[in-house]
Amino acid sequence: MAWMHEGSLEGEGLRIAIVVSRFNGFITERLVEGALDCLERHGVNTDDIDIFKTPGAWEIPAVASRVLLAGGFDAVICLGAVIRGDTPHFEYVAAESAKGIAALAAEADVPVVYGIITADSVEQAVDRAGAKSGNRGFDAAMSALEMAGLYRFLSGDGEDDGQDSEADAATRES
Ligand code: INI
Repeated sequence: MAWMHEGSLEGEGLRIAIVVSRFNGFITERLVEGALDCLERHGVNTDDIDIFKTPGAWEIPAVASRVLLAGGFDAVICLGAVIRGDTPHFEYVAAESAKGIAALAAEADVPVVYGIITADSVEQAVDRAGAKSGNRGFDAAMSALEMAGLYRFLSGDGEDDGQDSEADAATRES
């Protein structure tokens, strides 16, 4: 039998940073709306959410890195939209923003989640920003909440008694 740990989705008391790019703002604004909807539905106080805006997705890792240095947040949610065809450097912007966020996420003490849409067309991006295929901002916020719960347990703030706790739902799996 093994102990299984999953972060809870409880948002009460969490302080959340959102780093979002203005490029393709008609998409990224919807991602922010989705993220706020998720956070508020799960108990995060609106006053405990800070939104940092960047010109484009390229700048997101640099700003997220400084948000982490500033400290005080339980999770950082990165939101952006990179659409193929807008410029020839789609690949660079998409790849470098993803790599930068992944590098931060691997090292940071709090979760840094990736909510950047990379789409082949505007239509595809719209679909993923609340039209046909859900809202990637909402999804990223869900991941942030779950990961924040898991990190809290792993940092020793949670209880490891095998019972459900605020920070950790642990169950015996046979
Ligand atoms: N930034 C985006 O967020 N999405 C894009 O689709 C995009 N394209 O295609 O060019 C984009 N470029 C701007 C980039 O993120 C930087 O802001 C710019 O290069 C200045 O550093």
